[in-house]
Amino acid sequence: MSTPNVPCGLHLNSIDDLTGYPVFPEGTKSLLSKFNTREIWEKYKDKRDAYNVPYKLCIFSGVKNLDSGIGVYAGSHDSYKVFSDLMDQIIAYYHKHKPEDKHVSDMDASKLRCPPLMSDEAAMIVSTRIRVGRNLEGYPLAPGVTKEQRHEIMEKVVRACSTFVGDLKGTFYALEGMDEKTKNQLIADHFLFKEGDRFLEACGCNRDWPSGRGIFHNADKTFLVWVNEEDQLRIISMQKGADILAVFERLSRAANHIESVAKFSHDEHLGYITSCPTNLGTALRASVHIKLPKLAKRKDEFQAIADKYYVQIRGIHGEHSGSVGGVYDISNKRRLGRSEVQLVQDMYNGIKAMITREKEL
Ligand code: ADP
Ligand code: DAR
Repeated sequence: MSTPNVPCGLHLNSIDDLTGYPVFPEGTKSLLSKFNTREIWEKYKDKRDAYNVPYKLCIFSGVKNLDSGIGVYAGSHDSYKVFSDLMDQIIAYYHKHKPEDKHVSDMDASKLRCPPLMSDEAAMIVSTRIRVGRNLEGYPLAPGVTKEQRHEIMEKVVRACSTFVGDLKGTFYALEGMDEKTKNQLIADHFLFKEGDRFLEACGCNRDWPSGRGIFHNADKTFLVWVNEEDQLRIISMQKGADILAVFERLSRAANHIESVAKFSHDEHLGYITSCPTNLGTALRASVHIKLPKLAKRKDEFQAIADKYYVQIRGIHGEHSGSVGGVYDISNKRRLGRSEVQLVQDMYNGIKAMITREKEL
């Protein structure tokens, strides 16, 4: 006997309120609303993954936040398998990656074809940042991890970071008990990540905040690792200016070092495993903050170049922010089905095309 309908929206407080099939208002755009059919709901509504994370928790962010793009966060690597009727459709639609497709990772910066920009072009780029998300094998993802597991993960990452040498050597700062001076300095450096947004809150990613969270950064403040934010590791290389190769080379060296001492959750179909399906594969976002005042005034043309080169236009203060002073965050759009090298190449090719057009204008 199928369950009754439950209207979705902010009035729902926990998965206990999901007593029936979630129905979305007309016009809802999330992939959850598109693919969570009544048949899939009936199949999974009382199911849990290998780490005991319920299907209802994996979909609750999109059930509560009607403006979600995806609306789903995996509770563990196993969620992608046991809830595959939903996950496979989201992954195929978003990444154009079919269940039989393979993912090949490649972090070899020497394969990047990015001749240095001319000085006038490089002057248009304020800063460059490349990040990857990674999660440790043998643990659930953010929606399912326990307070004790977060501390185990943090200890493993801190131990790995303590073995960095040369330009990667640095210091770890746990968020819990952080003194105001350190906190204000990290905020001033734009290093301190905040408690997760309402999308992450809804699927339990902010539980026990700030316990088990922390930030490592090197002495030059060009390399940092966020511990237990949306993913268990966000490995980030960034610096002022346009030296994309240097930023990628540092990231690759650091990620390879951490992986040599702490195994990452990975498989040959989905690549590196992440809590949000949009980051699967490489979980790499390579971005520049770049001044494009003339091109930005021609919105359709700006977007057309972005689409042609598979890059995304964002604001400069995070995922849902706007541009400030004609500076835009331009980054690779793809994550899965192409290697890390290929995606940094996407970003480089995209900004070269935008710079050329800006100079013509
Ligand atoms: P991500 O998922 O990559 O962390 P966000 O857009 O939320 O994406 O960015 C996180 C933070 O990193 C924001 O504070 C943003 O301003 C900063 N950031 C992103 N790209 C750059 C860049 N190229 N230069 C400087 N800061 C950046
Ligand atoms: N708000 C979620 C996240 C989409 C991608 N961004 C991430 N993972 N930070 C949504 O479904 O819209």
